[in-house]
Amino acid sequence: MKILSLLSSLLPLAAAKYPTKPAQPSHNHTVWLCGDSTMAPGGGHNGTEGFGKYLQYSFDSSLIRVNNSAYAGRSARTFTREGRFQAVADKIVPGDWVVIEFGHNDDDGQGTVPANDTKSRVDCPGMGNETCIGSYNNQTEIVQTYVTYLRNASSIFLSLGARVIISPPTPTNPYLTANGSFAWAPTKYSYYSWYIVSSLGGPNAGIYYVDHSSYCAQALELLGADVADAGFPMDNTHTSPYLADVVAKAFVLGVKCGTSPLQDYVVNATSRIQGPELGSCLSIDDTLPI
Ligand SMILES: *[C@@H]1O[C@H](CO)[C@@H](O)[C@H](O)[C@H]1NC(C)=O
Ligand SMILES: *[C@@H]1O[C@H](CO)[C@@H](O)[C@H](O)[C@H]1NC(C)=O
Ligand SMILES: *[C@@H]1O[C@H](CO)[C@@H](O)[C@H](O)[C@H]1NC(C)=O
Ligand SMILES: *[C@@H]1O[C@H](CO)[C@@H](O)[C@H](O)[C@H]1NC(C)=O
Ligand SMILES: *[C@@H]1O[C@H](CO)[C@@H](O)[C@H](O)[C@H]1NC(C)=O
Ligand SMILES: *[C@@H]1O[C@H](CO)[C@@H](O)[C@H](O)[C@H]1NC(C)=O
Ligand SMILES: *[C@@H]1O[C@H](CO)[C@@H](O)[C@H](O)[C@H]1NC(C)=O
Ligand SMILES: *[C@@H]1O[C@H](CO)[C@@H](O)[C@H](O)[C@H]1NC(C)=O
Ligand SMILES: CC(=O)N[C@H]1CO[C@H](CO)[C@@H](O)[C@@H]1O
Repeated sequence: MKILSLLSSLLPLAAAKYPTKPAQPSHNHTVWLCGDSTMAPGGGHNGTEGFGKYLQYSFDSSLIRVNNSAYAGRSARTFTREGRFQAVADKIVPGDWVVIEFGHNDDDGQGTVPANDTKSRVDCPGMGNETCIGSYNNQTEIVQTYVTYLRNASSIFLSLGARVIISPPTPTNPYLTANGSFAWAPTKYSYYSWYIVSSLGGPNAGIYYVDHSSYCAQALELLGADVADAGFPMDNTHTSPYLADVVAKAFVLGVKCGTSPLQDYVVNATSRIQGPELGSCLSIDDTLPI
């Protein structure tokens, strides 16, 4: 009984901070996008495109604006160092959303650590408060982990009354195997993203995990090798406009299949999004805060 009354006295507070549905919205909300070239306007250039451009078409444009603040070449570390999270924080209005998706530039797959990194962008390995010595502009830089950078940015956005989605990165072309068949597995960033969301309190705290990696992989498997190969025209990472739109829709399916109230602003019914191109809702371990 005591616990119940404590809960009921807490719930209205939570509801006041994060209204689940804007019955009579008095102003527009913005979905701010923070990420790298796979999300950014103009993608990785040379005719590629980032998926952020296409997200707007799935939202009710009378209620939601999408601001694509993603920037090519960025990692969690450089997005922080260059003040790009801060620039978004400066514009946040309570009720806004921030989608954060990094991973392509956070390590180079060769084990390069900050001390060896000539691009000054890889994170310190680990998922806690580890730090590394790196350099930038010939100055020593104390480098944090991916988890520290994104947890720090998310905490700031949450404290400003925004809600946050952390999503792991888009897959690289999964057909570049010796035999050309589909092969894909989640990267460590899927786990890190989930862990950031979980450690900040998950949905009760206004932060959600959308497994964009798996939803993209599902779509790429369904589309087949020819469509996927054509969709990565420049390298194995950057998408054509067509594939970027698919990648955006895969994100929206992940939102619709999850629990975040961002789904209330999506114009498409889940049944219309699911199908031969994108697949269906994925079952996610229900101990994960989705
Ligand atoms: C992009 O296009 C420019 C100009 O055509 C070219 O120099 C550059 O190598 C291309 N980059 C990639 C990664 O293909
Ligand atoms: C996003 O917002 C920033 C800050 O208001 C603005 O400078 C930028 O042009 C916007 N970008 C897009 C793509 O809307
Ligand atoms: C936390 O975020 C703020 C704003 O982006 C930034 O100024 C600060 O350096 C960040 N700290 C860490 C440890 O990432
Ligand atoms: C990074 O640099 C250190 C020190 O020079 C070296 O011991 C290490 O092998 C290097 N690691 C890689 C992956 O190049
Ligand atoms: C780093 O994390 C460990 C384990 O959670 C904790 O014991 C330690 O106090 C932390 N160190 C700092 C400097 O925050
Ligand atoms: C860093 O130092 C080296 C050697 O002194 C110099 O050649 C280079 O121009 C410096 N780079 C920057 C960004 O200052
Ligand atoms: C193709 O190669 C991948 C690894 O590159 C392997 O996992 C898969 O079993 C192979 N498939 C066939 C049909 O040989
Ligand atoms: C939702 O519908 C709009 C308008 O038809 C379309 O542009 C968008 O791609 C759709 N989104 C998804 C996820 O199917
Ligand atoms: C509720 C509200 O203010 N909606 C506005 C959001 O922005 C669009 C486009 O500028 C307007 O048409 C809506 O009236």
